[in-house]
Amino acid sequence: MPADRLSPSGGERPATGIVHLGLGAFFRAFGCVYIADAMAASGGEWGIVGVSLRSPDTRDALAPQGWTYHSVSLGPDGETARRIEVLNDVLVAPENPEAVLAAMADPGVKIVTLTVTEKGYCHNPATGALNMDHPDIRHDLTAAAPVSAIGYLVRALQRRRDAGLPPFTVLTCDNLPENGKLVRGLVLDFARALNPALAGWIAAEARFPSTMVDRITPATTDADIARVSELTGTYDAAPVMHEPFAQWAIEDDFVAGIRPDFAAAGAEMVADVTPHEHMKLRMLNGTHSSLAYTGFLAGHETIADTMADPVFADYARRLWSEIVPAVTAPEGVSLNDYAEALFQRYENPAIRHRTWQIAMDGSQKLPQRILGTLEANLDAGRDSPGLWLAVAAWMRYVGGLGEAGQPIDVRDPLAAKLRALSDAADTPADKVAALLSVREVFPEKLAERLRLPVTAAAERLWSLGARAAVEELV
Ligand code: CS2
Repeated sequence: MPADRLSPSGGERPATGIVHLGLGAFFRAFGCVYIADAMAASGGEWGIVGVSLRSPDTRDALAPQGWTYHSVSLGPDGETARRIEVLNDVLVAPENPEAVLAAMADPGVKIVTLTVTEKGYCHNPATGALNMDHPDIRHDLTAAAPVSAIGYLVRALQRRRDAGLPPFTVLTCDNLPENGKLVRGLVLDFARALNPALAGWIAAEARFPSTMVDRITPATTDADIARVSELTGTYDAAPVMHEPFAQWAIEDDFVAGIRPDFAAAGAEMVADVTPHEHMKLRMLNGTHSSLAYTGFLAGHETIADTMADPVFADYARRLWSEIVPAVTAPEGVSLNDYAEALFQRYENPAIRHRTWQIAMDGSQKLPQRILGTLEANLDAGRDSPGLWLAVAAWMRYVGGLGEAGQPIDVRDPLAAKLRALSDAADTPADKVAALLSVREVFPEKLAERLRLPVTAAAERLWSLGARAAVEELV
């Protein structure tokens, strides 16, 4: 391992124009790269202050290297590393909530971007409403120092209003349907409970553009860190590893129209992102989750490993044949070409995206990734055996025991509840009935319509095992 620690190249950094909440690998591999490209093309003061809402790890890794890191693109035939120098600071929210609020209320800050994952919005995934009983929301409504992303947004907007400043634009980059509209609703729900006049000001003045974000970015491993050090000749404690592909569609609706020149960096500025979001959530994330649960149960470690198993490669195609009829193509896009490109992206052996990582937080992901498609297909009288099997595989997965009886480390905000429901039921049919009663995931009507087909899929899954159940289907 090289002795030299990565250090900043020494040029002047742009002043801070953006605060980012939830500084994980994805945003560093995606948003930071686009914003660096936008400034390289068109200038602007769009330096970023990153905020970790929980762990100090990213800050601790990046501080000794002056917030510089490598973004490493992994193609099927080689890798390229690029230095990214757009972060000006990284704050760890639980250590100093005041510093985070001060950063967000700074007059130079025009945009707050977010990647806090689905569960970070503290909403009910089935309805999209703020969960007022969420412990973080209850805390944030009474304490001045927030813990939730929604609490930070509203308290910071409140400071700006009190200081006579314009609000910032809230630019969410999470995989949620109509994510801008969703976060706007959550912010307003919270603000109304805090101070109705504040809510009125936010509703009138703030902007919440929706976005569709796409770049496969697995968690960085120790092996990655060692490889990047070898590749670049310097020790980087926090590189990010990603596929070459990236796509960002952004609704062009910013406070006073002020934003980086995203288009110069290759983003699509559009009037309505909904068709892009639907396509991506249903065709990419829907199949990702389906392959993750079935592939994990069949013993496959990564998506690429799963796709290398011909039975699962056929399953992926079968899934797209069920999903495409439920998606309206964005203008100029061929859904079949999109599926073909996804197939190749999933096959990329250089990307080691663990099925276990994608399987996380399924209760927060299923509605927009799979259930919307299932509902549309039911309405149209179309069968969806591949997706029914995926729902059954999620149910088996959250039961917490693999096919050989080995424990599964299920990470999900509802993990304990899901496990208890599964444990209390004996047969696969009873487990399906119990899990379909979870209203945070399945609205009542849809649950009724799914009972028979998902039960049939579960019975095959439990008796045959995931691989044979998939094989039978394809
Ligand atoms: C994945 C996504 O972890 C997951 O749930 O489905 O992170 C996926 O890799 C990205 O959305 C791709 O843009």
